[in-house]
Amino acid sequence: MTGPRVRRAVIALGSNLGDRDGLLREAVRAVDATPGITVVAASAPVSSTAVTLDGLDPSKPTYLNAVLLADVTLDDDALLDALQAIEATHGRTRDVRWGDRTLDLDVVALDDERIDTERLQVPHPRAAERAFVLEPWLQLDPEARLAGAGRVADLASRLTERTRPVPGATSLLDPAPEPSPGAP
Ligand code: A4P
Ligand code: MG
Repeated sequence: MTGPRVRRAVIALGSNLGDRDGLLREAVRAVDATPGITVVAASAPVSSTAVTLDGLDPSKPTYLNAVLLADVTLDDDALLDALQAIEATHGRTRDVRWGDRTLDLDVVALDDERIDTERLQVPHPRAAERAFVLEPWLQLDPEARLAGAGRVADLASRLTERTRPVPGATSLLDPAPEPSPGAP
C-alpha cells in the first residue's frame, strides 16, 4: 500500500504588527500541528523594511520574515485553507493589499510545480524579487532553486534591498530567546 504523495513546501512567514517574534514562533508550531503538514526546518527571523504598493516604506512598522520547509500531503486547497485558518487565529485581517499584518503565510514553492489557479499561484509570483523570502530560504538550503527562475542564491545576489539579521535570533523551531540582562 502506498501513502499519499508527499510534497516539499517552502512557506514564507511575515509579521509587522504585535509580538512579531512570538507570532512567527506560534505560526511554525501551528503549521506543524496541522494534520498533513510536518515542518522539517525553519529559519531564524530576519528584519526587513515594509514593501507597500508604493515601494519601500520605512515609516511603516518593520517586518520580521522567515521561511519554513515542510513535508505536505494535503492537496492545494487544503494547504491554503490551513494556512489561512492559522493567519485568522493569529489576528490577521485583510483590509489593504500589502498592508500591515500580524501574520502572513505564503506558499513560495511546492516541489518544482507550477500552479496557476485563481486561488493559488506557485511559485509565489513575487518571491524571486524579495530578499525577505530568498535570504531566509538560503539559511536553510544554500543550493535552493526556484522553479522557472534558477538558483535562489543568484536571484538574491541581484537584489539591492537586503534583510537585516536579528541579533541573537535562532531558528523559529528553537525556544524563544531569553531577553538579554538589563533589557526592558
Ligand atoms: N494566493 C495566490 N497564490 C498564493 C500563494 N502562493 N500563497 C492568494 C498564498 N496565497 C496565495 O493573499 C491574497 C490571496 O492570494 C489569497 O486569498 C490567496 O488565495 P493575502 O495573504 O490575503 O493578501 P496579501 O498577502 O496582502 O497579498 P499578496 O499579494 O499575496 O501579498 P504579498 O505579495 O505576499 O505581499 N514587506 C516586507 N518587508 N515583508 C513582507 O512579508 N509582505 C507583503 C505582502 C507586502 N510587503 C512586505 C511583506
Ligand atoms: Mg499573503
